Amino acid sequence: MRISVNFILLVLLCLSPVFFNAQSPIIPEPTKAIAGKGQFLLDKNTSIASSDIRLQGVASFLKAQILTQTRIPLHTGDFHSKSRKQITLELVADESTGTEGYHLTISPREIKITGTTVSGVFYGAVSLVQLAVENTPKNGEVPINAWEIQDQPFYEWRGIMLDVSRYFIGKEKIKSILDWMAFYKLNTLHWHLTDATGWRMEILKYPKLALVGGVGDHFDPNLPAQYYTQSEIQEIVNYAAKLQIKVIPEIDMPGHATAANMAYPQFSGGGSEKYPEFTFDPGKESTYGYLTDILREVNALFPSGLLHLGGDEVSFGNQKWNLNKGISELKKKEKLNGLKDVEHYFMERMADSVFSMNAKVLAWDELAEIDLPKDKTIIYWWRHDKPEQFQKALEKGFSTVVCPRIPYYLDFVQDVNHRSGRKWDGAFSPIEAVYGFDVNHIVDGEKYGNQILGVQGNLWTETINSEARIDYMLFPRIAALAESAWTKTRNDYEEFESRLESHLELYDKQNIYCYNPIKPNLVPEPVHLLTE
Ligand code: TNX
Repeated sequence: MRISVNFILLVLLCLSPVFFNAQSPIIPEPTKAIAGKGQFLLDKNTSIASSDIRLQGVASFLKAQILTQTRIPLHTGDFHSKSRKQITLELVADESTGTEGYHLTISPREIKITGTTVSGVFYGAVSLVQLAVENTPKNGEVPINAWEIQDQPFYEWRGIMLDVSRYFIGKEKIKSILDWMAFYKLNTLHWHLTDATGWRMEILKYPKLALVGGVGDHFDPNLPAQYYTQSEIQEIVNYAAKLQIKVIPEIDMPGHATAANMAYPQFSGGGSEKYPEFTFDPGKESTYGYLTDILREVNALFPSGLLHLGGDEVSFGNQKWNLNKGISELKKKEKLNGLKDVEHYFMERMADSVFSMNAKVLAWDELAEIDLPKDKTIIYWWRHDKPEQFQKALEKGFSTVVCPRIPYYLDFVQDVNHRSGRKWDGAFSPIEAVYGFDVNHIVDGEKYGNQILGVQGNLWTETINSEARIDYMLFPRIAALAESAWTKTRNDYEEFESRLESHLELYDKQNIYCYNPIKPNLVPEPVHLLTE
């Protein structure tokens, strides 16, 4: 009896034209994917038609991606003709997919992508590109398996931070990283543009910031100035926007300011032996005007309306504040007790400058201590050894980005045998840890639901001295990061790894110098000689 029921079910399944549940190869894993029957054969006669002029950018993106990845040139079609072998893009009112969600239907006859927003349709197109690169083109045709996919992200904030101060990352490499971010549906680039080592953005009112502050990097203090001109900044911001990625600039203050202080020493608050000229001077009124003018230019070039002010590790180099006459007077006038109060006073004033530009303030978790307006401030929890800072930020009502060093600092090694890159008391960040990270192990995720905006991987560059090392630290953890941001439940690393295999081949094809967690000795670690 049992055998015959199973047998009948099997026969029905084989004959059935309907879809059945299966694992799609897409990373990050979609919310729901049902495999269909047959294949859509993509070839040069396939056209892309969109319902709306706002989708033209997505259509161009899709055409360019299909051409570069499969060498098949598509053309634009007529949305209303409903011709065979057409890919249609459509904006629809569909509450089930949320603002960034989409529906993707692939049948042998047609491919259809719908979403309520341009970014939703864009992510549908990205899924299609991933499915198209799975199969090898043959005789000018790429077979794409039939699927019915309904998908939307768990987190609205899916980010990567790049530190271009310690190691300058040229604009072509930034664009390539943006391309990969889009491939994984990451939507936020946090650009750490200034730090002790180098100031990397042209400021018109204070040209020496880039010309003097841009000299050298963590490995070579004598390198000629490296920085982005304002037109390059705009070029990258626009490039990112086409990929549905917003860019957030960080101008770190009042610490990590050595490079700026090399250019304009009159605003330096001094430093320590290990961190010379590390701070801006909070005891000098003109410092506030100087930094506000800088932020005005920054804000004018970044349409996100989000300015990251850093605010981290001030105690590394604020000892000279104790000897500073201006600060003593400030303390008296404002009734400030210790250096922490002075630091908070400084950050509050700079936050006010940002608010006056109608922008929001973003800052590291040190700022969870301050009472800034909840609706205009975003806190980044980074100190994995201080989970209480995360809890505090949430309890105070701040929106929070989750990027604890372990596992989200991408300058931490991913293999116990790696020699360059960081460890924390022997702990590091293997790809499994990035994939499996769950905020619920730290706080009650349900309780703080909307306040937890999402997650971000931070690539600090004190241990990066080549593009090969950027790749090696970023890939393939970027794929796991993306899945940890997009997909709510992740409990099968092995299954993720099986999807990762074809992505590893893709990295190889595109000359990405990638660590391979499946065959850890396949690609040697690009080591450098300096330790931190
Ligand atoms: C901490 S995260 C820093 C950076 C370093 C990084 C190295 C943060 C706010 N500050 O300045 O580059 O550790 O992992």
